Amino acid sequence: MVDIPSRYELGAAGLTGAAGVAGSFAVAGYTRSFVAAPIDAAVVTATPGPVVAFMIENVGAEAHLLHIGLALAIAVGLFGAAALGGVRVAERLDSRLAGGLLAGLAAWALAALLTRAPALALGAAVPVAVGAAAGPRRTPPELDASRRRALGSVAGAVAFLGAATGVGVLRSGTDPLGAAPGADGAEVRLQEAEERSLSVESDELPGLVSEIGNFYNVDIAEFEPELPAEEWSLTVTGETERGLTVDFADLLERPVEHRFVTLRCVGEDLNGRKLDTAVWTGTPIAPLLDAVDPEGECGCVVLRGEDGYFVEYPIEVLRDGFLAWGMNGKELPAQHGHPVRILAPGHWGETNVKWLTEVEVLDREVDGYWEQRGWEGTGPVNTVAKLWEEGVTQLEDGRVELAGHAYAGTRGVDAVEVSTDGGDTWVEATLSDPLPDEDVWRQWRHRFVPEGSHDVVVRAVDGTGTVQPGERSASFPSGASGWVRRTVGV
Ligand SMILES: Nc1nc2c(c(=O)[nH]1)N[C@H]1C(S)=C(S)[C@@H](COP(=O)(O)O)O[C@H]1N2
Ligand SMILES: [Mo]
Repeated sequence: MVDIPSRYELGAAGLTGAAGVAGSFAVAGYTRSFVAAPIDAAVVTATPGPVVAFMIENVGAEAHLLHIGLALAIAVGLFGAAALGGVRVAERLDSRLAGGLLAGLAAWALAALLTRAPALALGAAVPVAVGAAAGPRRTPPELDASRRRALGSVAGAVAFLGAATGVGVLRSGTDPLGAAPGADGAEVRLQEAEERSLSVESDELPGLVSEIGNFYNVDIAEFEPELPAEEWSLTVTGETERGLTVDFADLLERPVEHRFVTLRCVGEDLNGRKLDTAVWTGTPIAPLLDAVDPEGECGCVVLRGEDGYFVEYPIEVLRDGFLAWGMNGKELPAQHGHPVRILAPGHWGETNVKWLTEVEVLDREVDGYWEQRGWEGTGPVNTVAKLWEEGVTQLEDGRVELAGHAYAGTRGVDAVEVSTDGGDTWVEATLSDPLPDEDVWRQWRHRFVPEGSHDVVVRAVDGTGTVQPGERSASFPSGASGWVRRTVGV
């Protein structure tokens, strides 16, 4: 006979499940050893491409809260089921101890299988065992001789949930970043950027270099790989005369450079903020490619990251690429690909694989992770001039200052034109001095005397003299286009 659990049992099982998840969080923090992490990865993988594209366009960055919420709910459900099973056994054997042990064992096995971290899985197992041993029987508490005990265990469980979550949050704080190996020269370049940057009224805008903490972040995984430099290696495989593997120490023996490179995500809105610049410390990848003698018939490669991400593009694009292990003088942060990522000049952000572990030379083209989901984001970036929200400032002398950044990949930015009359007339904005590298943005600034309300439009002219096209398109599938417009004044 199948017993339908009572509301009390279900409530207790849910609470115990939540305690198991919280216990896991307390010992693992927000890392891949937290039970929600592998479940979240499975949820993301199982989400169909059109749904992902819809979420990116319509929900934006908050979309990740939905899948992590779903992952947490699934984890609570799984541990709750383990607890309920334990309670049933306890009843049948009339032994709370046996029920608790069994539930704990089931929770431990589940957590260990999911996270492959058997020791940390105890963090989930112990609260589930305790919850199952202490949980209510089928009788409603009114009729239960120990109603006070039931209330006591609910209070205990809630207190545990709070405390465990607090410990997990503390554990999730990131350690300060160390200096990148060989990063001495990066300081000089940061200073260069400082000197060439444009002075603007608002101090909420990035200068020519974005701060690491503000640099945009796009990850397919909610939980980033934890890949120590000593364990990292990059292998070149596939259609080559000979294979090649380099480790981090090999990389450091190569010529070190500090390059300014701007990244822009194909998925960002026209005036979005997934556009940033850093000084990256690293070494060119060309000598590694030359050493293997690539042969494949498509002239293309697929690059893979430790998180399961992959992207395919021409080997000629990769040849100009840069293996980076430092960012603004610091070691590459976890969220930007620690220990090593590739930077492919002038191409959309998605070509810049983080946690890079493999380059495979192909015979035939394949779709990358995003291309399988309908995006076409492996080519050169579109030209864009941004007019940031914080870039509109009322000056004391009555004028209004407009400021932003413009980017055109390796074509470079020659001019930014501003119209304050909806596009009828245009004037050239003041630009920051160009940075010495080939794939960088520029800042622009324009001050004018407002008369009532202005329909402000901005557009960039790239290094080939081509004006940014005015025709509007959404970011999906191949990047937003059009001119940024904003109403300024009253
Ligand atoms: N391994 C890996 N590389 C990746 C991604 C990823 O999810 N995994 N995201 C890509 C995308 S879509 C962009 S826009 C850039 C963002 O780099 P950032 O997070 O350092 O800003 O990284 C690219 N490289
Ligand atoms: Mo992206």
